[in-house]
Formats: sequence, structure tokens, C-alpha cells
Amino acid sequence: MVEKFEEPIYVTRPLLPSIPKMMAKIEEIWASKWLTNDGEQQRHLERELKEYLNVDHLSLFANGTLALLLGLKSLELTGEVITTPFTFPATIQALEWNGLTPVFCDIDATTLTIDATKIEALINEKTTAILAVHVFGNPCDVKKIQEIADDHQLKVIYDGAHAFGTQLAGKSIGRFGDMTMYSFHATKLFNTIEGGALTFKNPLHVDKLYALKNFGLEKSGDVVHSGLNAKMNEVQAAMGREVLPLMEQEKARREKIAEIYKKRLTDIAGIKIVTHLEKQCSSYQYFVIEIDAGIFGESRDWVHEQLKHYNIFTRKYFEPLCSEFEWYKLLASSQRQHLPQAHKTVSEVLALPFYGELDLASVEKICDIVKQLRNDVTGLEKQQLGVVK
Ligand code: T4K
Repeated sequence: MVEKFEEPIYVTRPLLPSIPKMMAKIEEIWASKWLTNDGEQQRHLERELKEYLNVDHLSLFANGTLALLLGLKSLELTGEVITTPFTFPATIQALEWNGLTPVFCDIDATTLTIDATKIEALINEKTTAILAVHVFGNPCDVKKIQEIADDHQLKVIYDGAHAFGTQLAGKSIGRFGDMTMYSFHATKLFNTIEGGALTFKNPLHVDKLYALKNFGLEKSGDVVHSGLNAKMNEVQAAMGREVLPLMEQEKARREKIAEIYKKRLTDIAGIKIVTHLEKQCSSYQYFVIEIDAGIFGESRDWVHEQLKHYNIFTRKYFEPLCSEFEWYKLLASSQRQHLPQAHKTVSEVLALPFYGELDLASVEKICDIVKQLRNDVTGLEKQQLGVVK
């Protein structure tokens, strides 16, 4: 019998710079008396991230949701946007705040991103864009999506909240489509406490996004857009500048953790590994498994609850599907028969604890506990069949 953990084990923990390093940056900010509004730290971080992510244009925001909301606004979209129901509510809320109607498309069984083969059938005269999500850092089928967008003159926006550092065939994921949003929330691989960014193709968006996140004010002082306050402040930017150099070490630690999970969990009947970390390509953001209740013997929900008894707090991202929100569930595209894969996936996925600080012995122990749960189930099955008396 495996003992429970003494301290809670969460799905993630933020990557923190050392206190002296952070204090040195805070002292710089205090000395400058410049706390927000296009400050030095923010400008430095913008340059550093442009280089790290290998993109031409990047704009920082107070959080990923506002970045996406204003990115969509900058593209002046109307009508309907084809998107995925299997995402964090923020993706769809960003559409909602722009007065755009989501049209939900089913997802691919392997990458869990929008199923590009099903997009075209959803396009009509009201469609103006495709908003796809690189779920758990798995890249979307960017080639097929761009072909469809080009054929129908649609914009393409990627929610890359989980895709910091993800590359595809050696190319930064932030270079695909018209725009990509990154989230720098505390729970993300790279964090600025709260924060986010947009990377984009069109150089005209540099000034437009600058205005949109600053009340619509242009540098001339004219108010030219209906903007918002969505600026990143100097402490957030300083945090990012101290977290960025820690990235490679954090990824290396996460890779070791993933290796153990993969080795130990692959052999358990009913468990499928969703996360395939490939060097150069992955975001190292989440480690996700799927539990097939028919084979495992109990549901994902049961495993999630049982793990709590061992002080392990996994997450059922992204339950409920966005198509199930009260105000969307009557949409034609929300109907269950159109979204079979999304409904299956959302009942099976489980994000396991995954962060560099998690020691390898604890990872082994989490695997022991999952295995123990499966043994408990099979023991129970045998008893029910009368094999074990
Ligand atoms: N698009 C997608 C696809 C997204 O996943 C997200 C955000 C967005 C857009 C929007 O980006 P932002 O506007 O957030 O930049 C968390 C995050 O709050 C959210 O940013 C993230 N996605 C989502 C997937 O995860 P919760 O509700 O799971 O967070 P919470 O507070 O339960 O944290 C999870 C665990 O992390 C905790 O159990 C313990 C640990 N934790 C958390 C915080 C905040 C810490 O150890 N320290 C901390 O400071 O949403």
C-alpha cells in the first residue's frame, strides 16, 4: 500500500527567480520611479521575447485573455468564427467580448486541437476567421488551416497559451497564421505572474495594438480606437526577464519527469499518454493522459477523486466543453452529435503534476499510486467475478 503525500502535490507550481535577483530588479524599478506605461523593463522584455520566440513582431499585455481579445479586435472581424469547444473559457470569452459568434468544430483524436478536416463544412457567408488552439502545446494542423483560410479569405488566429517555445519543423509556432496569443500566467512554463503577448505578421499592427491596449490612444494623443487598459506593468516585465534565463533548466527537469511518466504509465491498461515531448518542438507545459474507463475499469473522474486521497491534485482540463455553456448549448454547432471526439476527450483527459521542482522520487510515487489504483480495480473485478474469495 502506497502512503499518501504529506504535503499537497498540485498540477503545477510557478517557476520563480531567486529573491535576490528579483529584488535587484525591483530596486531598479524603484529607482526609476517608472511603474507602468511603456517602461524600460517592458521594452527590454519585448526585445528578449522576440529573440527567444524568433518572431518579427511581439506586443506585451496584462494577461493572455486581454491579448487575445484585443488581437481579435485589431483584425476587425464580424459575424462567425470557427473554433474549438475543447479549450479554456478565455478563448471563447475573447470572441464573446468582440460580439463574435463561435461556431464549434470537433477536435482531432491525437493532437486534441481543432480537426482541420471538419472546418470547411462550417464556413458560410458570415464566417470571417478561424480561432484555433495549440492545446497542451500540441501544434494545430497549421498547413491545412492556412490553405482553408486562403481559399475562403479568412483570418487565422492561434491561441498559443500553452505553446511557449513550441516549434514546428524548426519554425516558431508564433509565426503561423495572422496572430498568436501566448499566456504568461503564473501556472505557465514561462510566467510574468499574470501576463501575455501577441505575435503577429502585419507590421501595421505594431501601432494599432499599442493603441488598443492603451485606451485606444495613439502616440499623437488622439483616441482612434475603442481600446482598453491592457498594459503589462514593470514588475510583471521584470519577473519575466528573470524567469526567461531559467527556461532551459526548467525544460530539462520537465523532460526527466516526462520520461518517468511515459515509462511507468504506458504499460497500465486503459491509460494513453497525450503528451509527446519532442525536443525542439514541445512547450513542456502540461503532462496529460487519457483514461479509457472501459479498459481501466473505472472512469477518469474516479481516478481524479481517488488521487485526492493521496494528496495529489490533478486537473480535468477542459471540463466542461465551451459548447456546453448555458448560453451556447442551443447553437447548432454545439449539438453533441457534431462533437463526438470533443465529448469523448473531455471525459478522459487528466493533467498530472508537472513542474521542474517536483522531485523524481515523487513522480515515481505518483506512478506507483496510479498503478495501485488500477490493481485495486482489477482486484475488485476479480472479486465480483468470484475469482478471488
Ligand atoms: N487560452 C487557454 C487555452 C488557456 O489555457 C488560458 C489560461 C487562456 C487562454 C487565458 O490566459 P490568461 O488570461 O490566464 O493569461 C489556470 C490559469 O489561471 C489559466 O491561466 C490557464 N489558462 C488555465 C489552464 O489554468 P486554473 O483555474 O486551473 O488555475 P488554478 O488557480 O487552479 O491553478 C492551478 C494550480 O496551480 C493550483 O492548484 C496550484 C498551482 N498554483 C496556481 C497559482 C495561481 C500555484 O502553485 N501558484 C499560483 O500562484 O486556471
